Amino acid sequence: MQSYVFLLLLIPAVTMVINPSLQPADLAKLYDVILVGRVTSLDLNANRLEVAVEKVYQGSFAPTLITIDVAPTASSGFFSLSKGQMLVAFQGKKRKGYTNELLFYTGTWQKGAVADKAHPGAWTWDTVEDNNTMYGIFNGDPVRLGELVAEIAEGKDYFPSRPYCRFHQDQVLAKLSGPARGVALADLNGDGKLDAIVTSATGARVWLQRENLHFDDVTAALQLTDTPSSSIAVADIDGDGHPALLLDGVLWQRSDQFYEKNERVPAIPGLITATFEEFDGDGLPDVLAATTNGVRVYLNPGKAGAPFRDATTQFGLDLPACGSGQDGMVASGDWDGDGRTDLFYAVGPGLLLTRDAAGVFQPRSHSLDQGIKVASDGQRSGGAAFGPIWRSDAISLLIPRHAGYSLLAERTGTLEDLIGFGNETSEPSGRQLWTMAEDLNADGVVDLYTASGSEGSEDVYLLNRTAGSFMRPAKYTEVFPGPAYKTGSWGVAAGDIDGDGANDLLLGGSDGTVSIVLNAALDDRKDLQKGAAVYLAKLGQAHIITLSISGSLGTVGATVIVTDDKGRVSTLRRLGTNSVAGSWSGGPLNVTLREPGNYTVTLKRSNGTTTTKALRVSAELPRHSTLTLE
Ligand SMILES: [Ca+2]
Ligand SMILES: [Ca+2]
Ligand SMILES: [Ca+2]
Ligand SMILES: [Ca+2]
Repeated sequence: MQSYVFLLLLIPAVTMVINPSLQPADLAKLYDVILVGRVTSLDLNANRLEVAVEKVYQGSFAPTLITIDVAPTASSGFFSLSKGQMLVAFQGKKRKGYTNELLFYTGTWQKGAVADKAHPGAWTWDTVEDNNTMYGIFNGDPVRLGELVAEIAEGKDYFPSRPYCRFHQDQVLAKLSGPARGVALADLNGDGKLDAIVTSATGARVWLQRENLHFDDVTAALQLTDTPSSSIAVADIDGDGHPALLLDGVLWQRSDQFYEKNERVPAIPGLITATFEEFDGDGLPDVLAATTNGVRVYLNPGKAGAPFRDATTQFGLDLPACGSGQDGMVASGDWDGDGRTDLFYAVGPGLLLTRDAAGVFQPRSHSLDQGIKVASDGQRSGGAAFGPIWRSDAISLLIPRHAGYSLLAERTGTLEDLIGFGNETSEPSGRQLWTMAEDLNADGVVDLYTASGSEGSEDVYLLNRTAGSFMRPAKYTEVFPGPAYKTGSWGVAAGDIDGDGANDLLLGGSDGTVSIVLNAALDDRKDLQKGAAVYLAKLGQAHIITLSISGSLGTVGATVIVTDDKGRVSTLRRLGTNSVAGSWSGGPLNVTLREPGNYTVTLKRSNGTTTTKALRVSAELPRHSTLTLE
């Protein structure tokens, strides 16, 4: 823990630029040996440290213990190390006259040499390379670099240095007279095409998607004109095949050809937003509400027409330790993978609420202060995202603030903030209302989209490069040719609107513009030339699987896991997330698999039933296909 704190201090607060011509995969080509080790002892008097070799990934390297003599020019680096520190080393430069050179990474790049070829485990450490050129290779967590070099050795690495992402021009659905609030993408009429909803103080608007991306405003036909609201969720709550709408905690159900309001969900005092989430394990969506006086839960009775039951006390959410009496947004997800919904309540230092044996919420103790504050005009922040953000095989938590982010993950039983390793996540941004975690360039890695919630303060799109490293693509290329991204959104929903396999966006602008922004990422990986960059070529070979899930029972709060033939998790996703600030992304899940092979797809519904299906990804499989899970 100590060493991590030190490392964060060492990473300079300057704008660094990713160096596309010198990346970890390039280093692997420049050096004979790649190995990973850990510091076992430091002798400050003798200026010497010892490193136990854990794994040799490339080349031959016989010693199991390395001794490193530290030159005075490297002493600043030496003092920053501690026992247990991971070291990723590239040894033996493949260049005549330089074969004794070596390079290693401990959170900072270090240069050294092998003094005597007869003793390959006796190193000297000559300089500390704390300059931007070296940070442009990698400036994240050494443990994650260790995993990346393992993938490089296996030929399964994917760590793009260029932003393989792009969106089309905005398609404007409407210009509202006031700011848009939560938006939703969901199939309302069961034709397989995603429809669009926006909420606002002047009422919701609903569009059905017809042919050729034409959207029909059906608000009046569905009798939804008088619906001032700021949050929306869409789900089939009783298995009748008709999705119900939850507008600011009020249930609207389908009655013949239109929607009718009912009072099944009790009036929620001090409501900020309400959404559907699963709490009691019956697979019937319940209601989760953020209020100015704490978090509230209402359970679906599972009987048509019967009222939802206030279960706030039953789940321990009426206690001050769980945030009762406070004002903030609430995010939901399965933090610990036990199949039960956990919460993050964005108040003060941040409350991570997980379930005890009896299913009651308990605050996770931590000493990290997220510093969640409202802006001077009262705008909230801290709308967090649960998702495979730090790693693709485990859930972490991204928390936006009006300036900057935190990235919480569990490592060796401790809750840590790993944002200092995230590279371009540390660059400045203005307002930050909430963040969505979704794959927004169809490369199989979940990215981040932060809604500013404030007109004139642009949204932030961060591309996840894997290995805990993030890129801000707008620095390198024009990602969004239209104005919606720059104007700033309140509502954001993701889903594959045009059905090409890449997730598109519905943006509810703080200036009232409602825009569809189609993804153009797939256009850039068609008909690639032979000499295309390695990772772009991998994307050209990737396969997108759209998962179609039969029936609605247990889908809100369901988890999808895709494992390879070695049992390694390549995809971990949960349905019904990204609803923290009143938006809803209700389309089918798109999974991108970059490597061929035999996979197993597992669907764990929120009522406890599990479906598995084998999936063979090979050249014969179309680039985009659908897999139905019963
Ligand atoms: Ca539809
Ligand atoms: Ca339920
Ligand atoms: Ca991605
Ligand atoms: Ca699309």
